[in-house]
This record gives sequence, C-alpha cells and structure tokens, in this order.
Amino acid sequence: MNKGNEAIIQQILSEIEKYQTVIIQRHRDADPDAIGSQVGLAQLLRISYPHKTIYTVGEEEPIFDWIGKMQSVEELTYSNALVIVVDTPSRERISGSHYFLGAQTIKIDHHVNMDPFADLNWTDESFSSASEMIYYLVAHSKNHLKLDKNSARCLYAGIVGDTGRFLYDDTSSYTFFVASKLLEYGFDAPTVNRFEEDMSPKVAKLMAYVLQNVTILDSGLAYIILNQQILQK
Ligand SMILES: [Mn+2]
Repeated sequence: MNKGNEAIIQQILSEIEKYQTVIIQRHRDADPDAIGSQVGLAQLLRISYPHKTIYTVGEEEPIFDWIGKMQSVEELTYSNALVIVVDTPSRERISGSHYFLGAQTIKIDHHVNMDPFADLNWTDESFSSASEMIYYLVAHSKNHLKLDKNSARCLYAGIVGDTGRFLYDDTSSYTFFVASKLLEYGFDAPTVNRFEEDMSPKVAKLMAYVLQNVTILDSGLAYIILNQQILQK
C-alpha cells in the first residue's frame, strides 16, 4: 500500500541515518500505542543500526512494563541527538521535558495535526495508530529498517490498544494487513491480547461504581456525575 507520502518517509529515513543518537518520546498518561510505537521503534532501530545508541524517554508506566521500559538520558545527550516523538498531538502532551533540546525533531502521529511542533512532521489520520505508522515506515524503508519478534510484538500491542482489539471504526483493511504481517514474527499474540484486557484493581472498582450508578434515560442517553470525592475513593 502507498499513501502518497514518499517524500516525508524518505526525509525521516535520511534523518535517522544521519544521527548516531536517537531519543524516542511519546505522550503523558501513556497507553499501549504510545509505549508500543515508542519501544517498538527503539527496538527495531537497535537491530537495524547496531552501532547507534537509541533511548526511550518518558515517565515510567509500570502497568506497561510488559511492552517495554524507559531509560534516563542526560540533558547534554540531546544536543547531538535526533528526537522522534510518537503518538503525541501537541507539545504539552509530550512526556519528558527536553525534547526541544534535540538537534533535530520529528513528529510521527495519527491524530489531527493541531500543533506541528517538530522540524519534520509526519501526521496522517488515516492510520489506526502510531504503531501502524511505524510499520508503514519499516515497509517503505527499502530494507534499511528491520523488525524482529519483540519490535513486532510492541507494534501489535499498540494497534490492538488503539483499535480496541479491532473494534473501532479506524480499523482498516491496512490495519489487518499489518497485524497479519506482524504475526509472522511469531510472538505470543494471545498473551498480548490478554494483557490489553487487564485493568488495575483501582480502575476495576471505578468501572463497577459507574455500572451500578449510571442513569439511563428513555432516549438511550446515559450519564453519570463523578466528583473528585468519588474519584479519590
Ligand atoms: Mn495512538
């Protein structure tokens, strides 16, 4: 599949070639697509360019440790680094504060491009997820970028997360194509799917409260008022 964005894809690939250090960031309050596209891109860059140093930066999110972990980077490291921010529509949403210190910045995102904060902005709402965009980048890299089992697993986790396990409208035939290609790497997809279902005891309790206390009108509209006190509890 070709989405007619060859120029920006080639620019991104040539920036990646240029830099010895690449720092990858994503949005705050992470979800599986944020972490999956971030860690997946980091992992595939490490195997594609063994001599480059690749970092994942942002707040630790222990509930997504099953996808991958963050690293700490000295502020000084940024001055010679390429910074790639994935899955993040605006600069206020970036997790980790030093992105703008990067020698060069790239945004890769599937949300509306309300804030083109990077030097190079690749945004496309026709993708289900940032993870699907990372796969597209690999597929159009003329074999410069390579996937392995773990990077494929990370990207799959991101796609499953953002499509609600292929339930939402943004799930396209391309989404299924990518999922199928990723599965060829042989990771344990059912385990990923089950992890996506997990919720913390706190969230489970909130869900139970909502289901017990929601008001459903004759029109079908449902609402609930959650005040700070209930959320704290
Ligand atoms: Mn996303």
